[in-house]
Amino acid sequence: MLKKPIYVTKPLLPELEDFYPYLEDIWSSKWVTNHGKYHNLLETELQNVLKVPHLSLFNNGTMGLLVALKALDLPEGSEVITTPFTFAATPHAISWSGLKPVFADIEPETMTIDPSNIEELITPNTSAILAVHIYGFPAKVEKIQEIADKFNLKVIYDAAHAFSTEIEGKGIGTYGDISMFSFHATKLFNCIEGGALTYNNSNLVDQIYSLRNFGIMNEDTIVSVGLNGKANELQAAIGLLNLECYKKEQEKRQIVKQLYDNYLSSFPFILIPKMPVNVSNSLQYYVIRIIQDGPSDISRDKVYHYLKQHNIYTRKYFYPLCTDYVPYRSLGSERTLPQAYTIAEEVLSLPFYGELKEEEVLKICALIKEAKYE
Ligand code: T4K
Repeated sequence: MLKKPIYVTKPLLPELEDFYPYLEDIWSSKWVTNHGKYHNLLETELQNVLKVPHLSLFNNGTMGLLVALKALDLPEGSEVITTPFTFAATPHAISWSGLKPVFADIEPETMTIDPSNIEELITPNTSAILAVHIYGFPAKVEKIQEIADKFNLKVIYDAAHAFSTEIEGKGIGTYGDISMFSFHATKLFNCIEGGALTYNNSNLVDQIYSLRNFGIMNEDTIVSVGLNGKANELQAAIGLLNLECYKKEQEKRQIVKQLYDNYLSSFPFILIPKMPVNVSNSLQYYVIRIIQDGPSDISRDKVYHYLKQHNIYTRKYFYPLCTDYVPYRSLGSERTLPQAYTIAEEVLSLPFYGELKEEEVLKICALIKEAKYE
């Protein structure tokens, strides 16, 4: 049993002393929120880092998703095809927007939405596809765009896990109509809480700006049913500082990943999902699948509990599936979503952050092996 618990992640935080000058400046300026100078600077910097033509900062990713769905003007009550293998925020944003989530199955290799199942689920009432780049694995963007063009659908990407991911050098946030990034504390790049929308269409700039700020166009004019999605100056300052640190964090995580890969790849009951070669890995999570083929005494839950007994807190991201959440229970089953149900039983997110020491990785791997033969 370890003395200190090991959690699935540790937030990347800048040096405290580097934060003080920002605090002093924000305090003396008395401009603390509502599109302040650090907010605007972070938007510009992020636009360059993510290689996107337009970017709007948000106070969290969920608010971003809500605004994305509103900005695309989808017909009230229409259907949005999405994946059940995601965090609650994805289908919740669809439901909060007065739209209906329709769940498609996922592909086994990337665990992202299966384009062939999307096509089967399209009805005259379908208005959009909301795909997720789960764990930073890009959804099948080309195929999804082909389907969207054929059926005249909008495409939104939940890129909450895909900060700085690129496909052959192209920013992941340039695909589809709008992409959403999350900058929550548990994310590789974070503003403690935060998020962003990225998009190519310049006509969306003013609309997203006003939807993020109560629909205000100017002091006398409100043009839409907006909400409050603004990030404040403290969040933006943390973001600016973390932009200077995230690459170093990625380098450290690459070493941790290599260690895990080396130890775990020899375990026959473990499958390590592989990022496609043309994709730069964001290194948001380290996920394994614990495979039960035949009469094995090992299971994901057994490993999860065994590690927990030793003060190591892994997470079953993303189990249960969204179709097992109370609001969505009638919208999918093992019969309609066989891959998603299988994979959700197998996945385990292991502790993954730059500060994780080699001996800790070794200990975790040894315990996983012990769980099998215990
Ligand atoms: N779409 C997808 C696909 C997402 O995964 C998410 C968020 C969203 C949309 C929505 O984006 P945001 O609106 O959140 O920007 C966490 C995060 O809260 C959530 O942002 C994230 N996905 C989700 C996958 O994970 P929990 O409930 O697992 O977090 P929690 O509090 O259990 O934290 C996990 C571990 O992290 C803790 O065991 C220890 C460590 N931790 C956490 C916090 C908050 C710390 O060490 N310090 C901390 O301050 O949801």
